[in-house]
Formats: sequence, C-alpha cells, structure tokens
Amino acid sequence: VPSKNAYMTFQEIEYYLKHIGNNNPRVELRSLGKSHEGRDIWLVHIKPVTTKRGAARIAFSHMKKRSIWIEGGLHARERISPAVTLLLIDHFLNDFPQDKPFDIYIVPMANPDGYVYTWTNDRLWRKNRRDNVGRCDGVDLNRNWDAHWGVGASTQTCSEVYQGTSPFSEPETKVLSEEMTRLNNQRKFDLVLAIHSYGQVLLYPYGWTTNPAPHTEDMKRKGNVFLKAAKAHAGTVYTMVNSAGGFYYAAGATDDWAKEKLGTRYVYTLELRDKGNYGFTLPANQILSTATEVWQGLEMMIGAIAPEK
Ligand code: 0X9
Ligand code: ZN
Repeated sequence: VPSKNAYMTFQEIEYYLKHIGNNNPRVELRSLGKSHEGRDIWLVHIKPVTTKRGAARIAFSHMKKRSIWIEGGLHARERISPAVTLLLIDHFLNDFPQDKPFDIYIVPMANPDGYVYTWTNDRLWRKNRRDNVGRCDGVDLNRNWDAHWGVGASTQTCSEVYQGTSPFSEPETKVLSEEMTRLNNQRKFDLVLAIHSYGQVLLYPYGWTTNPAPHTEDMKRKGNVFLKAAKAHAGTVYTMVNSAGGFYYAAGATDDWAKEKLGTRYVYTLELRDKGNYGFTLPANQILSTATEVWQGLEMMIGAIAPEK
C-alpha cells in the first residue's frame, strides 16, 4: 500500500509500482519511455477480470468495454497529485465493482525529473527539467501538448508557463500522447482525468477558448455527481468551472488535447486541495482524506458515465 501519511520519494514510488506490477495479476506495469533526464514514465494498466463463471462470465465478455485514463504528477510541485493517484490505484484494485469490463490506465508520475528536483533543489518547481537554450531550465508540460499550442503560454524560457520549442517537444508529453493515441484508436476513452493541485476545482474544457466544447452539458452533469460524492466524505467543497471561462486561458494542456484530438466525451482537470492555505505544500496528514474524497467522487462519476452507450 502506498504511503498515506507521508509523501513518497520518486524511488519509493517506483519501488511500490514494481511491487504491485509483480504481485498483482490484474496489474500490468509498463514504461512508456524516458523523461528528459532518463527516468521511466510508468503506466499502470488495471485489467478487467471477472470471478464469475459460466453464463455470467460469457455475458461479461460480451459487455461494452470501457476505458479510463488518469494522469497524475504532470506538475512537479503538486505533490498531492501523485500521492492521490497512487491511492486511486489501490481503490481500483480493491473497491471497484468488477461486474463491468473496465480498463483503467493510470500514470501516477508524469514528470519524474521535476518531482525529484522538488526534493533536491526547489520545492516549488513546476516544469520538467529540460535544459533550455537560454537562461532558465524547464518546460511547462501542461502547455506543451499539440492543442492550440501557444495560446495563454509563454515563449520565455524563464516563465513558469514556458511552452517549449514546439508542440510535444518534450519526451514526457510525447510518450504520453503517443500511448493515449494508440489506446484510443483501439477503443475510445470514456473518461480522461488530469489530476493537479490546488484550488478544489473540477475544470472542464476548453482552456484555450470559451467556445463550448462538445458534450459540455454531459460533462457538467457528471461533474456534479463528482462534486456531491466528494463532499460527502469530509465536507470538502469542490466547485466546477470551465477552464477558460472560470479559471484562465491556457492552451497546450492534456485536457484540451484529449477533447479535440481523441474526441473523449468526459474530460476534466481536477485541482485537488486546498484553496490556498497551504497551497502546493499541503501537509501529508491530508493525503488520506483527499484521496478518499476523490475516490468517492470518481467512483460515483464513473457509475454515472458507465451505463451510457
Ligand atoms: O494551469 C494549469 O496547467 C492547470 N492549473 S495548475 O494550477 N495545476 O497549473 C489548469 C489547466 C486547465 N486546463 C486548461 N487550461 N486547458
Ligand atoms: Zn498543475
């Protein structure tokens, strides 16, 4: 079980991932490729299985299959994101009804170099560790996706929202997008969720324009299911807004790319706790309750999404 009361180092996270990859037959652990500094970008695939036999087993194999993609840790300093994402793996394995065939794809640590850097050098580092031509290092990986790249982002290497030299210039976004494309071609994702912090906000696309994205009403309806179920655990209030309208304009993010290029119906960026009191340095004693409320919200939301055609 991943740590519930302390933030794990990258080494500890890798150790844990390899452990579940080796010990759980439902888990397939794969490296999608290497980060700029050569660390693995791990994908956890939780496969659908049923313990049912006979006719029920055959029925299971004929049911409409679902797939979900969850990205954590794209921004280095948002330490609660990988912490929660790792605990979600545990919930999917232990608390998720196995009566429907779901493929769950989880990347708990999308920016390992940045994460390590927050432990060794700068706790509030956001970007990856690209060695830029120019004064400062790092590219904002949530401005580097090939979706209206260049809107609401910076061309200055020293900026916190530096977009990089071209869409998918960074190995991290490149390997993530390639795997997402490959899987989405096999079977369209039902839900793509990018987990960030902070603000307690569930954002729906687009971030590059206030023009409504396809299926906006559906996203809002299912988003409300999340908010309500998440609040039930510890009373934490999450709100829901459109990225560009209620937050700020920013393109080149995972969510807009999934919406536009993959055509995913349900796409969200979730900003976890808190609302600014601790901000990115959320105390570790809030990991467990944050993960629990997110799980409860997510479980209900998936339940609401799944019956649809
Ligand atoms: O700015 C971001 O990348 C996200 N917020 S954060 O504070 N975690 O950095 C929000 C991204 C929302 N989506 C789009 N703007 N497309
Ligand atoms: Zn973020």
